[in-house]
Amino acid sequence: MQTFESFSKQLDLQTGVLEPVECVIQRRLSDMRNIYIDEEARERIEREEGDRLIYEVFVTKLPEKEGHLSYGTTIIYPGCVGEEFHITKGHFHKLRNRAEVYIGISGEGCLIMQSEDGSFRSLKMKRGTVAYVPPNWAHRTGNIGNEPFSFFAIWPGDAGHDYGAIERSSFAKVLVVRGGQAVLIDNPKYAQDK
Ligand code: S6P
Ligand code: ZN
Repeated sequence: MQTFESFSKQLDLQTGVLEPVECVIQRRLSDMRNIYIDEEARERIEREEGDRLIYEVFVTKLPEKEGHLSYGTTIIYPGCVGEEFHITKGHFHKLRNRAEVYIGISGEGCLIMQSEDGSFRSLKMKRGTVAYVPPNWAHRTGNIGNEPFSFFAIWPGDAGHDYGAIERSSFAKVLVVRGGQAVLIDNPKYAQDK
């Protein structure tokens, strides 16, 4: 039997930075075209303020194979695009029946989930929240506070990521600020049948 070497990394429990840093995926405004409901606001901010950093994912490189686990942290910086909070793109796992666990590290966030039949769920997250994303649910997280929101995620190595289905249909609800509060409203861009 082939063995795999054990290892450890250091997770900064204040910031979510995972060291040693191997690979950081950065998502900026320019990577988020047509992801937010207000595409005009996104374009305006990019033009007037520059290419704002929305979130970063610190990825640990592990074999994308059955039996392994993958893990990493996500840091979402505070802010809005129009009235919508900074949020990740969101994805299904390529193998739809692969679950995931999220552990809140810092800041305030909201995890939203959607199944292929259009059911929708949301869970608020803060430091210490352990949220379970069951098999077959697309997921994305938004920062609903004033500080960076970071969380640790762990998922099966062979899960894979499918962004296409969500790019086509989007999520049924979006996280916006209304009267200083985070609320979920119906997404005008949601298209279940596409
Ligand atoms: C991976 C896990 C997270 C996300 C990250 C960014 O299965 O759910 O690490 O990759 O939060 O979100 P997204 O949708 O841009 O990959
Ligand atoms: Zn995932």
